[in-house]
Amino acid sequence: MRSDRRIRQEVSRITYHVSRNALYGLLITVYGLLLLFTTSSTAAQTQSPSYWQYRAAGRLQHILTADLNGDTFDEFVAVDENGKVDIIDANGVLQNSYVAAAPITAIQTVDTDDLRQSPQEIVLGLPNRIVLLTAGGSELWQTSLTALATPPGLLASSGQEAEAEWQAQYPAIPTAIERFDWDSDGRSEILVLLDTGQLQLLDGNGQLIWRFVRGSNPAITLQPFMSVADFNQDGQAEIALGYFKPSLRFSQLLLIDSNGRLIWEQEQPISGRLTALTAVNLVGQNYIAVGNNLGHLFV
Ligand SMILES: [Ca+2]
Ligand SMILES: [Ca+2]
Ligand SMILES: [Ca+2]
Repeated sequence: MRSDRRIRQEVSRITYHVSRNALYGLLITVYGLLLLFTTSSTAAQTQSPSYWQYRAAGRLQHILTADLNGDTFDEFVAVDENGKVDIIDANGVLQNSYVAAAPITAIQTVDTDDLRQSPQEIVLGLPNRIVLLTAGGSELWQTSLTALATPPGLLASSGQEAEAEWQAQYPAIPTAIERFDWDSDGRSEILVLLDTGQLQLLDGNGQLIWRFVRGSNPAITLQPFMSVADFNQDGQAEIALGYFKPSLRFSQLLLIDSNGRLIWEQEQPISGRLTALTAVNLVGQNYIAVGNNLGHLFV
């Protein structure tokens, strides 16, 4: 209604000017038509209803879209700041909720097992914990995540309580999760990146396959980034890992093979703080592209 009134006011203003001075009026008409066009298109935008709206219980931290159940329509996975996971269908209808009761720091969809009913599962990364949900939001398993392997002697000599106390000194905070088919059987294993730059590969049941800890101090957070692609064209995916070294004020780039072994390290460190890392395909070959806080892009 308000924009209609504005349009009418514009029209009367234009008419007034046209009657006063033909040339001046013509210019105003062009201006007025532009304004009319803008106001009516704005009105059309505000009047057209959004397809659907969904009201989450808290501030949203992650939103993921994927066809979880294989019906060719994407579902939405919305995670709020309190660790509540809502699975919403393509019509905006809540299908199920899962309450993690802790902040979720990373999320990914994976197909860990083709024998399960749903084509995709949902992996949640939380401090010291990884949870796997079905496409419907039911918990399949959860496993604890540790920043360090417990020293062999500690558990034997001091028991589980001492082990837990020792582990509590070094929280394991996942910052990213990627699908990684380690054994090329078509089912994804779960690659977890911790904020210290450590990588861990878990199988579809949450068992640790390997961890990569080189250059990562369990007490220092690095804001690391990772990207998975076949960088050396041997048919098997590698992991590009990059992180900023606060003590040296430069960023480091590493390439790790599917067994968690270092295969390459960039000799010339990247100046500044790494802010982005991705795989780019140029003429059929994958390269690592990284950006830093100085606004430079390296390939
Ligand atoms: Ca679907
Ligand atoms: Ca696999
Ligand atoms: Ca490869």
